[in-house]
Amino acid sequence: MERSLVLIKPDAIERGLVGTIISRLEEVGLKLVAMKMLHMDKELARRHYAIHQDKPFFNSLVNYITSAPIIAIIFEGEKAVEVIRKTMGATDPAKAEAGTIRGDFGLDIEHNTIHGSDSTETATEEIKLFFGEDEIFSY
Ligand code: IDP
Ligand code: MG
Repeated sequence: MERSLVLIKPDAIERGLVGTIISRLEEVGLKLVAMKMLHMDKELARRHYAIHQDKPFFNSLVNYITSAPIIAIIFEGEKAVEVIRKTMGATDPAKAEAGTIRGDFGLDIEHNTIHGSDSTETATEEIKLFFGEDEIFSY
């Protein structure tokens, strides 16, 4: 079964949206197999977002994601990566469709509420940054 990494970002935790976001992902049939709350340090943030290291928003993104605790979750399900990306909506909340998590709750292109892996390969790499195999539940 496919796995993907979700991060509930600081803006969502601050606004009390954790339950709503988890519900939306459970409602589309995804199963929680690991979850933890943590305060990412800069090194973890730079590794997680390494692909963006040359972008103009990189430093701001690292500062934001390390500004307060986040919740890291592994969801498992049929086509989990694709299903999560669809449920999240476009990166920019202004462009995300109504009914998607970012479309309904995102504040701006940086403070967009949730992260979801963009491919199965990325998911495997990202999951390793946040969880050991012994922390992942098997049904
Ligand atoms: P994704 O989260 O939809 O995969 P990416 O392009 O991988 O989007 O960007 C990673 C994160 O970086 C976004 O979720 C958002 O928080 C932030 N970000 C992306 N583009 C911008 C931008 O143009 N300005 C500021 N922050 C951005
Ligand atoms: Mg991405």
